Amino acid sequence: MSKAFYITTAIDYVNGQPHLGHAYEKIITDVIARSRRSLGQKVFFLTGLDEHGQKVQQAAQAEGKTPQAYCDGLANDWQAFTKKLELTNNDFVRTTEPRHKNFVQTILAKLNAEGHFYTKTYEGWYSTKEETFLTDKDRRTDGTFDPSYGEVVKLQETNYWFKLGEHQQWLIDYIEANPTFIQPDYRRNEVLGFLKNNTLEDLCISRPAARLNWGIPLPFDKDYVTYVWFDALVNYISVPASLGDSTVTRCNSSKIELWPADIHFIGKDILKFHAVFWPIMLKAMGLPLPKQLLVHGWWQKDGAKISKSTGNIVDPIAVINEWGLDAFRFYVVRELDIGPDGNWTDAGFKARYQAELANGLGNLVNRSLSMLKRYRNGIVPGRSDELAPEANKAIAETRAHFEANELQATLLSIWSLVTRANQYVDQTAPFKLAKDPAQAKRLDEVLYNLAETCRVLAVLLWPFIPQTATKIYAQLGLQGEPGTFSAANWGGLQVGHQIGEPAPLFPRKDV
Ligand code: ME8
Repeated sequence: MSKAFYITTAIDYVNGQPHLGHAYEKIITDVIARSRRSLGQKVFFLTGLDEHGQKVQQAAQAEGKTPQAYCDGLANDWQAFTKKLELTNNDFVRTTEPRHKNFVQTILAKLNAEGHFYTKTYEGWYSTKEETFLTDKDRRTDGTFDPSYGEVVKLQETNYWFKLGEHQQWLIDYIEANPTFIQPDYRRNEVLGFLKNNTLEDLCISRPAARLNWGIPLPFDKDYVTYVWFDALVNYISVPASLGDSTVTRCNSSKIELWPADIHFIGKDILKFHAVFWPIMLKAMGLPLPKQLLVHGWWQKDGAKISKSTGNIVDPIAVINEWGLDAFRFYVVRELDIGPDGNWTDAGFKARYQAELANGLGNLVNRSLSMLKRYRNGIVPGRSDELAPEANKAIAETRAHFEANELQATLLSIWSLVTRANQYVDQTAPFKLAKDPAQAKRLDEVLYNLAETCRVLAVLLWPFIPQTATKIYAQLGLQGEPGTFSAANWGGLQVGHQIGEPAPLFPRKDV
């Protein structure tokens, strides 16, 4: 058995409906998963929901529901959302599932028995909204706490603590010795800067059940539940454990090989939890670390924070219903590279739809196949390799970018082929060639180059816009999905092959 390429997303809090940020993270992960599958790798893609904690308990109370009933209702919506985005996730974890809860408890019991925890009474400031203790270091220069912490109260509490601090130097050494562990580099530098300039405090891993009962009980003290991050992060290994991955279960035989993850794809706000807490938790458990934390930026809308309360939101479902799934998938990947922050504007979305999808790709495929239909009854003429160098360049670049998870750069490479092929139509003017019987051979060559370019494009684009890629294949009269990268090789269309019916891929809209 070989190890799968294991990629995960953050698991989302179930306190509302999915927004653009959630959709972006899941789509990028899906494109990476599909690109690797296309290259022939075995892939396991995990996403899911983070269901415990104070916020969920309070939201459920406000709706007069039990926390479980509240989560079950929302989980249906979130699972439907993965379908709406056509994610190819292999599993969907909910932290309220027994398979997850039992595994968290097994780990807690083991770490406790091995002396990684201790109790301590702590008096300090506590943010209910963020479920976290704050120190004076968290105050702003005017002495107040940032409003994002919500109400901050003084709290005295005895809790269990995890000995995080003693691993500080080990973690610095690890990150320095493994330059690709945290990517992009500026996020790595941020973590190293934090670790080198601060003394790492131990981590509080419990909350008294008297105050918060919506959590996983500590197996060694029923008066406490597990702090959300010690619960949520464990999803990345509880699922492999439930599927029988012996690296995690430590059994002799393995039913699947997943751990260590190849990529945890996460947003910048949860970097510290993944880059500091998680590696140290894994070290304490004696497990290997994930190979990479790949960190994305945050979307704004019209230059302001996305916020339900101010109504500044992008509803992915509404956009998909109006413009189609692939227009949405394409835009988020094309517009925002993995790393920096991005800004959604409706005008920017429409402009890319019109220029790159309707006038670029859509126009190329439609006119190429329509001319083949009109001038040659849809029958592919003999092979001609005029556009092969440009196609081969796009194929080679796409492969290299896929292997480096450079998705925006892939689209740029692919679009240089789209642009070149559209220019080729304008330069060779097949509609003029068709009028001159002496140019029949030249017309054959042009039509072959165009049809074959469309076929190659379908294969290269499949991870990004699978519906469109599959439609291009169908219009070319080819069976199945263009999900295998090796099929992109130039020359796949055979002479005499009958194509299907051309139809517009991206209807032009009056905007
Ligand atoms: O943090 N733009 O859940 P979450 C881009 N349960 N990404 C965004 C975003 C935005 N405007 N807003 C949120 C949690 N995200 C925890 C994770 S993992 C073990 C536990 C991203 O629902 C955010 O950065 O608040 C995170 O990666 C993901 O959405 C889930 O955020």
